[in-house]
This record gives sequence, structure tokens and C-alpha cells, in this order.
Amino acid sequence: MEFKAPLLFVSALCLSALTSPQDSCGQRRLAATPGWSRIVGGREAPEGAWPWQVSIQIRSRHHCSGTIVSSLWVLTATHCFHKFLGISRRHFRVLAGLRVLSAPGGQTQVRSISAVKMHEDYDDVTSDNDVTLLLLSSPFNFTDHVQPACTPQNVTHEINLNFSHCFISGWGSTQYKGRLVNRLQEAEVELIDRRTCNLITWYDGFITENMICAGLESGAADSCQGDSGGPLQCYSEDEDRFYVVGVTSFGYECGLPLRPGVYARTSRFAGWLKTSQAASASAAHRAKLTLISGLLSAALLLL
Ligand code: 4AZ
Repeated sequence: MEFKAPLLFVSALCLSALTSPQDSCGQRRLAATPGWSRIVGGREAPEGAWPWQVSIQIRSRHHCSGTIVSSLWVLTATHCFHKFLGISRRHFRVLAGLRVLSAPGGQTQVRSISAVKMHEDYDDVTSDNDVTLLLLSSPFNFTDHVQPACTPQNVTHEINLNFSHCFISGWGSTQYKGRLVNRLQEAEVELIDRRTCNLITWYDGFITENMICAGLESGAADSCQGDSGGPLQCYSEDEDRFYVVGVTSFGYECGLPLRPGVYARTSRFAGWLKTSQAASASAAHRAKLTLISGLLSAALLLL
């Protein structure tokens, strides 16, 4: 009889750990509040600055970036996957807690991908809806170096967050047609409203409502090849945390004036993010839930 209480306690603990939503997000435990000085171009990211940033690799080579949105899910760009579906999923790996590509180190966690959920309305001509969710084979353990980013609940929420600083980060090249870099880079950018970004002298009407432009008018800070899929992350002073506002999608070359980086606007995909994650909970996860519910019921029956 005395084993009932512990059984009930353990079952309830497991059940809540498996079902409760992630309540902590967008916080970095190692890096300080964003500075107030403008960063021109890129610089090396300090340790733990972007704990939600991952490297998606094919056969151990960096391919694209992504953002951790929960322990089991990574948000990335569809264009990173839709032309690569011929490559077996077992050649793909997702690395978190990584700063130096050639030297993963003890903080790095490696996972394989158990499902790729591409946006159904992705358009490879216009790059509209360039978002994909990756379901990991097993969850990331959250540490000082591995954390999820927050995602805006809708467009109004994104606007009301009144972001003070936005940053891009990645291992992409520092110039158009350049090479990947070994150490994670970051740059501060400004959000550019759609009307400006669609001007004839800018992207001339190409920017849909599902996209957001970010950069500097001069072009001095930008994302580039290899940064795709990674985060455009903005800091909310009110909440003291970071939101992933965009997914690096495309741009005309890199660092040109009037040609900022274009990002899939995550606030436009809040509903899609929710339903996709709910619909595709892994079979393993479901099996575990069934087992724990069974345990819980057994414990309750014994009471
Ligand atoms: C790319 O090819 C790419 N300047 C990503 C971002 C930008 C340009 C190209 C934005 O992955």
C-alpha cells in the first residue's frame, strides 16, 4: 500500500513534464542585456548570446540555421529542405549549444530529425511562406547554452511588443559568394516596414504580408548565404526576453543599399506553428503519454 503515493507522485510529475507548455523562453542566462551602441556589420557573438540558434547539418557540414521553439521543435526555412528531400533524413543533424562549427565542445547537443513539416503553401518562385518545422528525434535539454526563443502570438502582439533591438545571427558568409565562417556572427538590424521595402527602388512590390524586411538602409548589416533558416530575433524590454520575429529567407545579394534581408514573418504563422506542433506529436511521445496515463490510472485505482 505504501508504494501508491510515490507511484502517483512520479506519474503526475512525468505527465506534467510531458504536457505542460514551455513557459520560459527567449532568455539568455549568460549574455547581458543588449547594448545601446550600434553594431555596423557583423561581429563574433558572445558565448550563450543566442541559445536558441542551431546549425542544421548534412553529412556534418553546415547547411542552414534554425531556431529552437520548444524542446522538440526547431523552426527553419522551407527552401533549406524542399530541394534536399532526395537526401536521406539520416544524413541530417541538428546541433544546439554550438558557437564554433569546427569545435562543437561539451555544451553541444546533437539530435537527428524525425519529421520535416514544410508549410503547405510555400511558393518557391516568390518565397512566400518560407517556414518549416523540424521534429527532433529526442528533446533538447535546456541549459545555459540551449534555450527556446519566444514566438509572437499574432501580428498585433508582435507590434505591441515594441521591440527596442533586433539582431541576426549565423555562420553564413560575410560577403556575397563568400565562404561560411567558423564562429557564430551577430549583427544589429532595424525592422523595415513593408511599404518602404516594397518601394520601386527597393523590392518593388515583391514583399508579401508573410515577409518582413530587416537591415540597414545603407546595407551595412545583413544576412547572407548560409544564414538561411536562422533567426531574426528582437528584444522586448518590457518582458526582458527575445522573440523570433523572422526566419532568414532571401535577399538580393548581401549587404547592398536598399536591398535588406527578407525574413518569413513568424507572427503571421502563429496559428500554423501551433497546429503543426499539435498535429505531429511524435509517436514515441504519444506512447510515453499513454504509458504514464496508464500508470496514473493504476495508481488512482489503487487508492
Ligand atoms: C541565402 O542565399 C541568402 N541578404 C540569405 C539571406 C540573404 C541573401 C541570401 C539576405 O541564403
